[in-house]
Parts: sequence; structure tokens; C-alpha cells
Amino acid sequence: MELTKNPNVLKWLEEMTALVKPAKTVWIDGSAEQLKALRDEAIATGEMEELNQEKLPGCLLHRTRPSDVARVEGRTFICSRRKEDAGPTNNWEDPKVMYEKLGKLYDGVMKDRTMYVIPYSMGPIGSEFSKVGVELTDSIYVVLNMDIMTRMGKDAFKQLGDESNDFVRGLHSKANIDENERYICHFPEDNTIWSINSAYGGNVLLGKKCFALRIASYQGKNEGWMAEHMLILGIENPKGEVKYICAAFPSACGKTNLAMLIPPEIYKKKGYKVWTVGDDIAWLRQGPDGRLWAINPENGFFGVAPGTNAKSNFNALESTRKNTIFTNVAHNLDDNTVWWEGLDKNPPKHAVDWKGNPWDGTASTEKGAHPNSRFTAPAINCPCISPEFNNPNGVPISAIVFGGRRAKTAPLVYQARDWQHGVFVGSIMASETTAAASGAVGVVRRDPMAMLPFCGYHMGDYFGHWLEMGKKLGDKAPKIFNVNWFRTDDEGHFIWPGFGDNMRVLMWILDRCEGKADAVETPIGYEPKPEDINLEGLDLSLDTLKGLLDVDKPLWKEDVKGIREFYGKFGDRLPKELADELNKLDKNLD
Ligand code: GTP
Ligand code: SPV
Ligand code: MN
Repeated sequence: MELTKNPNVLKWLEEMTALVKPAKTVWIDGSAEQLKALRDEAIATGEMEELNQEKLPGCLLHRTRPSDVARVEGRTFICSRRKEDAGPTNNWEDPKVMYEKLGKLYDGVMKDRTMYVIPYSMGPIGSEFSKVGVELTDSIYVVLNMDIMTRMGKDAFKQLGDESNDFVRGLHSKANIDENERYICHFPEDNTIWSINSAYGGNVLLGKKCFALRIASYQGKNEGWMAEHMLILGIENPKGEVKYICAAFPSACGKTNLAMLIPPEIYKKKGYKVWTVGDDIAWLRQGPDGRLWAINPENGFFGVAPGTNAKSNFNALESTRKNTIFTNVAHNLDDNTVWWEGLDKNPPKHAVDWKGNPWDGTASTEKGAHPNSRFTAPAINCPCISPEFNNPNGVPISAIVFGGRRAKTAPLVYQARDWQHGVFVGSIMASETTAAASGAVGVVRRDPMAMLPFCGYHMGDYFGHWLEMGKKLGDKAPKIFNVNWFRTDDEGHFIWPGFGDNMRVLMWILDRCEGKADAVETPIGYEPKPEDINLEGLDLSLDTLKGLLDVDKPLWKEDVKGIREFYGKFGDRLPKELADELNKLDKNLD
């Protein structure tokens, strides 16, 4: 039965139906009975496996093809009408050409399949921040994941209304999961996403990276707000006051971990608490008070499994103990549970690995779980979920933090001198690549604001939009910082303990925002006085900390060359302010 009378939805649905020619169409209303029936069907066909319902109630396991385990940046396109609007950092194709090419792949692709019509809202129903999408898909895995990750079902159509045309049109088909014909295409000017031949995460859960970042970043530029690859967390002091921080780190660089951190004993005993608002995406706009406010448009966590354990991220692990979907982890056959590298020191002896092969946890060098294996967990499962999680107005942001994986160069923390300098600091971010996208791992690349794979338009214009937002916010703008948890010693070990202890750095950041801490001026920005980072209870000397804060001028000089080369790509779309900041940095280093 149709769930909306909205003629824009119905007309588009009619066109798409004529294209993919499904055997059957099912509207997803989001009801418990419907979801139960879909789970049962996926279990019956073997698409998903039901896990131990005592230990992991409501949990399912899914394996994707070994050639379909991560985002595919090389096959992700921004199809704006003009090539220059996609910019030098995106793959581009003419929308007409791409629609025609994919039209052939979609033609009749669902003739033996059911097409699910998924209405969903990114952001709480009723919030001014929120936006509606409709995803058409032939995958039950997608439906069940979208249920966790978004506000899915008939309320989303209420949010849209009977007339509005402001919804994102998403079309997904697994087709044959043929990697040579895999395409993740965005048509920002048409509010449209077409994804084909993948069944994995960020390629197919179209509300996430495709809509909430690529399409939304373009909408944000036009409408005066921002869509960013950022976690949102709140730190509550012993007086009960909560301050909020957004942080942008590239994929698999620690957002989920930071968002759910457990304070070190020294803060815990004083009564500090940490609250998670979001772990991956933030939508930010100026509030009536002139400050920058943020919501998390998602409703769950699509988190990296390996490395997650009771010590590194207790809250994430807890979040996965019920109603969670596990993708590409190892299956422990002894008790029908899941396992991944870094969960504990006891890999199961009698297991199936992420490829579906028998695995005994010891003999082979093969991993049990894929490095980019994931859990999809409802946000409400998280023990430290913020009471403001569903607040339609979002939360006010005090600080914006950028960061990446840098073995050298970037110090533990530094502060930008002002908003413009902060935009520069974000724009020059670099990080070692991770397993979250297909391709080589550990290669340093420029990843401005952690948005390189997610910016839906010309990155030079994106920098310009950041500068514009700063002008609007004026002296109410959040302060901007850069962190690096990943500096290594000569043996390649991480020097900074990281995880919960990152709170020590966040505390200096908040003190700076409130004018309570001093700083030292360096060529790259303000750094803490080493004694202002609280090391109590840590096995780390003040000298080691000084080393972590060291600015190695020859290395930075090298970096300036790299930045100049990167900036060169943007031609005259690079804001002059950023070119000026680069020259200033170059001079400061002499
Ligand atoms: P996406 O979901 O891909 O956007 O990733 P994310 O940014 O949320 O990364 P996540 O928190 O899942 O962390 C990815 C990896 O980084 C995991 O293997 C963590 O164990 C590791 N990690 C996270 N925080 C730290 C840290 O402070 N120090 C060190 N050394 N490793 C960390
Ligand atoms: C990321 O890669 O940044 C993720 C996972 O959060 S995915 O949804 O696949 O993009
Ligand atoms: Mn991410």
C-alpha cells in the first residue's frame, strides 16, 4: 500500500519502477511486524545469520563478497552539469551520459526481485535541521541497516508533507555485485543518488555518506549551513554544565572512539562525564543566538569492529550487545557469537572467517574479521548517549577539532589563531589511508576537513563556504584546533596512549575556549604549555610530552611544499585568504 500521496514521490517512483521493473514493490512502513518478517526472510534465504539470541538478542551476521568490503572512491562520481563544479578532487561525468550508462545497467535489474521503498529522515522527525530521503533497493540487508541508521518508516513521509519536492531520490540495486560495473553516483542538482553493483555499507546505505555528506554538503553551501564528517560529544563538568565539541577525522581515524570515550580516573572521580551525540556526521547551522549548533543526522553507529574491546571502547562494545547487525566479522561457531581482531586475546578455535571459510584462529596468518568489518548498532543502545541526542535544536558547539593519522609532523595538539587560520588548518589536513576505502593502506594523502571523499562540489568553493560561515558567526564562532593521536617513535609505536586519555587534550581545548588556559605561540599556531596537559596517573614523562608537541621545522617546510602542490589544483577557486595563510606559515618557519 502506498504510504504517501506526495505527487513528486509517486511520479519518481513510477519512473524508477518502469526502469528496474521489479517483480513486486513493498513500501517500508517501519512497523515491528514488517521488520520481523524481513529478518525471518533474510535468515531463511541465508542472506543473514541469526546469532545466539541469549548472548546477542536481536543480532544478525552478514558477509559481503570479498571484493565488496569498503567504499570505492575510484567508482564514486559527482555528476554536476558542469565539470568545474565537481572540482579537481572528485570523479566527474556528465549527468546525461551517466544516467544513460547506468540506465542500461538498471534496465529490468529487479525483474525477479522485490523492490523496497524506504522513506527515511536524516535528523529527528520535526527538526528544522532534518531532511527526508527515499531509497529504493533490492536488498533486505539495506532495509534492516537503514532501520538502525535513520528514522525510517511512515513518519518520514509526514516530515516531508504531501506537496514538498525536497527529498533525496536514492536508487540502489545489488545487480550482480560486479565490481567492474560498480558505480556510486551523485547528481547534486537533481537531489539524486544512483548506486549499483555493491552491497556494502557506505556504498549502499544511501542516507549516510551519499546523502548526509555528499548531497547535503552541496545543499548546505546553497542554503547557508554545513554537513561535515564529524563526531559530536559533550563534556559535563562537576557543576553539571555541558560543553560540546565537534571533531573531523578521516575514516577509521578515531571518531567513534573519541565520541564515546571514558574519562580517565582523575576526571571521573571529580565528576566529569562524556556524552555522545554523534560518531560520524554533523549538520551544523547558526542558531538564533548566533552560535553554531549541531545535530547528528543519524540514528545509529556504523562502526569499525576490529580494535573495539571493553578497554578501548566499552561504550561501543556495549552498544553492539543487542539489535545489532555485524558485517564481515568472524563467526564463532562454538556459541554462535562474533569475534574480531582486538576483541580479546582468545580467538575462537572453531569459527568461520569473514570470507566464509573455516578458521581456527591460530594456524593461519589470515584475519578472522576484515579490517573494515563493521557493526550497525542503534544509538539508543549506547550507555553514554547524550540526553540531547533527539533534541530538534541540536547542541551549541564550543570547539571544532581536526585531526588525522600522522606518524611525524603534526603535534599532539595546536590551536588556530582565528577562524580563517582554522579553515587553513583544516584545509591542509593529511592522513594515512585506512581500510575504510579500497586501495593502498598507510599512504599519506591530503584530506581537507576529512571530507576529501565526501565533498559534493568543488573543494575550493567548499573552503570559501567555510570562510563565509566564519564571517556570519563572527566572535561567536567555535575555536578551531588540530590533534594527532598517532605520532610514532623510532620503532613505530604510538607514543600517546590515546583513547580515554585523549580527554586530557580535550580539557585543554575547553579551557582555551573559556579563556582559562595559556598557550605558547609557535610557527603553526598556539600550543599548550606542556605542564597544562594533565598527565596525572599516566606513565608518560613531561619530556615525552614535549616531544609530542615539538614542531619539526624542516619537516614542516617539506609539508609546505606538499600543500603548495595540493593548493595548485584548485586554481583561481582557491580562496585568496588560504593562499595568504600558506605564505604566512612558510615565513613563520624561516
Ligand atoms: P569511520 O567509521 O570509518 O568514519 O571511522 P572512525 O573515525 O569512527 O574511527 P574509529 O573510532 O572506529 O577508529 C578506527 C581505528 O582507530 C580503530 O582501530 C581504533 O582502535 C583506532 N583508534 C581510535 N582512537 C585511537 C587513539 O586515540 N589512538 C590510537 N593509537 N588508535 C586509535
Ligand atoms: C567511513 O568510511 O568514513 C565510514 C564507513 O564511516 S562508510 O559508511 O562505509 O562510509
Ligand atoms: Mn566515517
